[in-house]
Amino acid sequence: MIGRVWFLWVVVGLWALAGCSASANSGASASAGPIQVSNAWMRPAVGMEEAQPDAMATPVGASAALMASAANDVAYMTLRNTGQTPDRLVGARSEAANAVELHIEEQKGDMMQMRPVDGIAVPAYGEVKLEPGGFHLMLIGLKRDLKVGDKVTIKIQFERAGEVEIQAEVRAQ
Ligand SMILES: [Cu+2]
Repeated sequence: MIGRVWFLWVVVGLWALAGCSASANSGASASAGPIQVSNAWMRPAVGMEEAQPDAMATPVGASAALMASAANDVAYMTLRNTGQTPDRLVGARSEAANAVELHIEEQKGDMMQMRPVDGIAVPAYGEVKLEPGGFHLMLIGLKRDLKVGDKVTIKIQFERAGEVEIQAEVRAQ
């Protein structure tokens, strides 16, 4: 019995070690309980101090590209649920922005429009991709410039799994 417990701790220890080194290397994956977050990224953007005052008042419904140039930015990522119970992303916050909202981008006629949503469902044994043309995190009121290669810490809140801290990488695409 004691041997079995000892073995379990070694396995858990190795797993934790592997998890730590993996997240330290990539900076792009994190987990809480059955929820795994990977491939978190954003586009470069200009912070509040350099943004035009009138551009900062850009209403919801503007294009993602315009929003990104107006002291706001958009974050994308993949949410995976390895558990048997559905979960929901219900909120987010970041040291880099005054507020973070959950948004969806939708085609309305020949225009792309975005609007806030209450939550983003992550099905049991499933995944949901936050990607251009769909769900995203909207970082509103950037506190600093975001340049290619920067890492932005975002804390995202799940209904069941709780909070996951992720590092979104600023990419040129
Ligand atoms: Cu948005």
